[in-house]
Amino acid sequence: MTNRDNSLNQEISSYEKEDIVAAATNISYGAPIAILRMSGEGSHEKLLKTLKKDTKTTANVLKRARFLDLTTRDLIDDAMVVFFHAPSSYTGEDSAELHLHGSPFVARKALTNLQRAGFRLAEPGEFTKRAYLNEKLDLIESEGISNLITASSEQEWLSAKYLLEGKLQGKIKELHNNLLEVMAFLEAQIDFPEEEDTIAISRSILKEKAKKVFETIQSLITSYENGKITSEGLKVGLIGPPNAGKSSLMNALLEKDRAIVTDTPGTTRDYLEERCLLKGRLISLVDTAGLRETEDIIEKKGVLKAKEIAQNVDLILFLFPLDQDESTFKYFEESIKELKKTSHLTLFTKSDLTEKSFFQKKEGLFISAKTKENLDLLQDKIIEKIDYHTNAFKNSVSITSTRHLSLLEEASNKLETFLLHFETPHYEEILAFELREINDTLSRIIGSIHTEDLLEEIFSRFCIGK
Ligand SMILES: Nc1nc2c(ncn2[C@@H]2O[C@H](COP(=O)(O)OP(=O)(O)OP(=O)(O)O)[C@@H](O)[C@H]2O)c(=O)[nH]1
Ligand SMILES: [Mg+2]
Repeated sequence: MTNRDNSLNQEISSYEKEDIVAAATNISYGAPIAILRMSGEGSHEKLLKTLKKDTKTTANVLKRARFLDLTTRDLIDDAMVVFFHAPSSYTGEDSAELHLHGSPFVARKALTNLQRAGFRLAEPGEFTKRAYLNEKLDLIESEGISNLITASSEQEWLSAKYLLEGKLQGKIKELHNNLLEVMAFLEAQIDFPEEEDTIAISRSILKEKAKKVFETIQSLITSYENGKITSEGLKVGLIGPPNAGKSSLMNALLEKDRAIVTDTPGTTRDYLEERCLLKGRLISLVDTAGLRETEDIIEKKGVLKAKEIAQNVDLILFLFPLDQDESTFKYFEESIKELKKTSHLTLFTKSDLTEKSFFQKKEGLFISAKTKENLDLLQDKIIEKIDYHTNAFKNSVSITSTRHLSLLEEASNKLETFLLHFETPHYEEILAFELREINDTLSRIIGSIHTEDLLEEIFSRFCIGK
């Protein structure tokens, strides 16, 4: 829970207080039930107008309810209803759910009936936005819920759950409080200047405190790699000369013929990205155009793109085919020099062919997309890397989102300036001002300070009904 002050409540517009309704389940034929969700101060009263008199409104208990046409009082559905009372509800407002028999026709009819009773249709993410505005969730938890809804793999679920667990919020609040302490001291200095000696001692303690905060922010920033790999999967780039067997390897790992394979060098000209599960772990494979000097304009662009991709992946697989000679290998080695800074594995492909003797001395894994030799071992090596990042993610407080990353980078830059200014005498007011700015930046991560644009960006990613 955030410690947002009451001023936030005054920002809630009348539109944000209207009574809203939306389908909370996918309305389709074949779904046994359809759930409509309602929220708002007047939601109970409006819903009750559509139910047979004497329907019970006991909190949190699913009750049978005859759902009637508002004007004709004809039965629309023999439904179930549950009422939630503010503040003990998802949104923090009075809210309710209506469980109908699943036909899309009935659900649409019911929605129209509820609109006539005074509800308006909810916007995407509006229920969760209200939960945030009513301080039932902070922004990080809201983002966690958004990720949880779209999770399609163990890793995505893990990182969403992690945001909901609140470890990151706890860490940010701790940093925030440490800076508050430093700020309180500086402000006291401004108001009650004390003896020089005591000041000197306390100042060095305070500088240490601010430095620790800086270091923690740095470690959160570096944790982004673990967080990103855990939540989005490991991005693996296949790089090699033309005809190295990159597309063949891509297809073998995907277990389907996704990329075109031919014996003409320069077959793949654009890049091709595909997500898949490798022994249950999410990865994203990127096949690229073979690296070589070429006059062909399209291929040339492909080669440039390949190099650009190689700089943005988490792991590069360098592929070199055993049926080519030493000079081609040397040219290739030269062209990938820069790329070797990224984590990589060297693969000698087409191991089913007779190899040129000079390769025997080279380090790398010998594989064949044709006979599948060592493909299992290659998969294990990739998985080892994923698990390394996932374990690091699980074992320490990490970040997963670019929003959190850019705010932490902003805070870190400001804190660096603050630490530089720290020794300057009579600078207390500026220092206190700088600290306040840093704390505001940290608050924006949790959402204790927000802008409408930010909320719009976060909550519009949700589906309607959440
Ligand atoms: N013998 C053998 N041939 C292979 C193997 N892998 C690929 N090939 C052949 O090598 C040729 C090139 O394969 P591709 O997968 O298209 O190679 P690429 O690296 O994607 O080539 P470009 O897209 O042109 O850069 C094709 O004729 C494949 O059948 C292998 O493990 N063994
Ligand atoms: Mg190819």
